[in-house]
Amino acid sequence: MSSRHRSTPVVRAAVVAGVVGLAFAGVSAPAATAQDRVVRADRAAARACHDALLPPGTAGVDRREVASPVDGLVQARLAPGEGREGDWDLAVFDEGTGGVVAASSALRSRELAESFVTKDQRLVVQACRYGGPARTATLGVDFLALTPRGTPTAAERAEVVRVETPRPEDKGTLLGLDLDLTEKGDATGVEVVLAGDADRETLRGSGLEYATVDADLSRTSREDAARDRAYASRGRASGLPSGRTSYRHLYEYEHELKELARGNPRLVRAFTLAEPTPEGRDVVAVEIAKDVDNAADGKAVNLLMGVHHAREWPAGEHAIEWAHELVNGYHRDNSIRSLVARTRNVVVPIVNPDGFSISREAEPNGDFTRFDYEMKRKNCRADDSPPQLRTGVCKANPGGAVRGTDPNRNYAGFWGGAGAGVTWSSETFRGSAPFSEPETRNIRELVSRRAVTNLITLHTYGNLVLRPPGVASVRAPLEEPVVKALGDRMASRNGYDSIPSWGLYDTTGTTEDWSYWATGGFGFTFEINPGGFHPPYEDAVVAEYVGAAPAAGAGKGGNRAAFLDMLANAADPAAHSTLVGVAPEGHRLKVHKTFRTPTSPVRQPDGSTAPPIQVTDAVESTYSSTGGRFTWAVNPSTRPYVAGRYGRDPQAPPQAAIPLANPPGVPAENTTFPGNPVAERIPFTVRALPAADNGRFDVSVSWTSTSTDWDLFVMDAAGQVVAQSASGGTNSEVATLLDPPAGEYTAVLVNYDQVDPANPDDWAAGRVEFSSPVPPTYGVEEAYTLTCTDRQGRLVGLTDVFVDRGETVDVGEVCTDSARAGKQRRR
Ligand code: 0X9
Ligand code: ZN
Repeated sequence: MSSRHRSTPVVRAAVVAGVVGLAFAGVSAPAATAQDRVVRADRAAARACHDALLPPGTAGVDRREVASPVDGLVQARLAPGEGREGDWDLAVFDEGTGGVVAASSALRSRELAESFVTKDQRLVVQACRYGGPARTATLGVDFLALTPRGTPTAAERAEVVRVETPRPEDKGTLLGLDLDLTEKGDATGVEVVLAGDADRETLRGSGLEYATVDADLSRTSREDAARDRAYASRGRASGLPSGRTSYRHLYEYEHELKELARGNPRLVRAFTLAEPTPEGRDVVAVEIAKDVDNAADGKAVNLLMGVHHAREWPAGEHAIEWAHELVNGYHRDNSIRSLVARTRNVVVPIVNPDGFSISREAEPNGDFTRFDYEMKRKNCRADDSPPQLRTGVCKANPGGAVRGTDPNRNYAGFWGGAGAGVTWSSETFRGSAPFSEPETRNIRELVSRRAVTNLITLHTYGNLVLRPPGVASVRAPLEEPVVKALGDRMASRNGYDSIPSWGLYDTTGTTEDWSYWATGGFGFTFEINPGGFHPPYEDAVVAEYVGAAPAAGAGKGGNRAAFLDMLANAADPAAHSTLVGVAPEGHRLKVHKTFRTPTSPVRQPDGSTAPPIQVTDAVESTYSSTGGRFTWAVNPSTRPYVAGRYGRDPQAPPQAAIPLANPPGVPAENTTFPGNPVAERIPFTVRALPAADNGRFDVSVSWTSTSTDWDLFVMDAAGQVVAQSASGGTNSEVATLLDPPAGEYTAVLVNYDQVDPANPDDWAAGRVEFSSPVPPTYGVEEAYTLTCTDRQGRLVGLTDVFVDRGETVDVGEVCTDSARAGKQRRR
């Protein structure tokens, strides 16, 4: 059958304008006939289409042979054929070696297999009917010429530096530079990627101090890839639930999720999220629960997602391993079985498949230049770019890898504010509007229509468990203590730091700053591993997941245990809200709520701000009655956004200010504290209740010349630095500690630099000032509308329900005994 097609390849030509950095050429090829484009198989066979090039005539498979007319990209696409849609997959092989070149294995028949090919390379496009009723699908193959970039020039050398941001305003200065900030950092500095000389100029011009952490990211990237090859070639299973030893390709994720579902039909359901991506890919997820098909069974939903950011491969690996963990555990481990039986688990390993596929299939250049697709972060949105940069495909286009929207700045939560890019080329571009991207709308729809009580979104890197809010100016939620406790517990397993997201720097429009504030479901970001977006698999995936050296969670359980803690929290009624009552079999109960939440005042490219946008959300949860009493897990009816803000009522006045006396003399200059301990040390005492209630202290010192530099550190009785202020170019320092525990402290003054050492400019006016805690604020309470509809879809019950976290509300016989529904029925 295939030989018939040998001379009429289904090739369409792609013509892309030549641009700087990448040269494209037009390609001409014979037009394909309609018949060539229809692939057919009379029987389905559930197999991995990408595993092997099968002989012509194999059942369930059709094929086409083509020769690449270009050096560049092949793009093979499938679309549903006529009639009912089934599940077809696609793989492109090198005819000579039989090696897979590209593949796609999503759940339906919309596939995009894309990768690099060379001119005259002979390819076989293999279409596989995996399952379902469709005997045919429609195939298209495009080729796109491009010129390889070659190795980066010296000016393109990418490095990681640590930028010192000792003063609060330094973080603002750094954010304003719009550089590629990592999530690795602490109170006084952040690691930043410099993609080349232009970035180096920008940073130098800012006056911020910085030091190199990794001078050659290209080399690191090549070395990491080599280590990964060596690790995988040992041929031994890893300690992961799947035994996997190497980073998966997108098509492997897709195929594996389907196979999990096929092998466990009552426990696992694979499904496609609501909208395809900008490049037309389906986004694939699995749901794991006892009697999985009854999604309206009233159980709390625990959601784990990965790869909002294309280059953050470990995030997808941890997510899919968690799916395996739950399935294996359900069969073999009593405690996991019991947790799975009481919850519903949704896993979306790859939220941004367009970006991930590009990053995963790219050459490991790791040079972070505009055309380094391996280090692409964003999605594949092209139409926010200038018109001349909108051409080409996402893997090869004149705008390069910087084209696109940052999915983790596109959620509505505080959208448009600090820490998000305003223009198309920013690595943190927020998009044209809140939820302008299909990838974020997919998650919005999932979270809005299910009682997602618990959510973790996985990223790399920085060893962090982050909780809302992402912006310092948004005060902590009223229930900060419980959110913090949950974050801290998970961090005790993976060894990460548990902090509010703003603790590193401000961001707006991130996942949980929408999901938590709008729905009340707990939401955390994990930043996996201490260094690198996709460092060696053995460290960033295996060790971080199972909790083995060199991970910070070694011996503590690792992310596996952290995810189990989150699952246990989802199973715990004290951590969400519960409705109980009685409903006849076949009736459907629904709680829903529609509300508007303002974004941030919207920052404009010219530095001005426009008024906030009001974003309408509709959240709901459905319960399908099996008759009799029900127990239904939902989120609290009041949004954390309006419920209030955390604080503490003062129990006593704050302590009186303490002057810090300057000891005689001036210590020697010291630029390497604490390595060199030379400094002046002044002790002070923080009093306890009932004498004083301190919400914070501020230690301040000043001196005469801004060319002199004193640095200030505050240590507790154990010698830990609990606050510091070490800026340059000022004549004062202020170090702040919130909620300082009572005890002995020491202010440490380091003589960093004297304008005139012969005539020392000593510090003066040292003080410790105390302030009261800020009281909590309490907002309004919101209700759900609860409806009951009978088997015919008629409304038979209607009431309002207020329910708090940890509370169980009995709604009684809501379908048969609802006064409001009765009134409506009589009308
Ligand atoms: O910037 C992000 O979207 C996340 N970090 S990453 O390096 N993976 O891109 C973290 C967002 C939340 N963090 C802060 N508010 N700092
Ligand atoms: Zn990320």
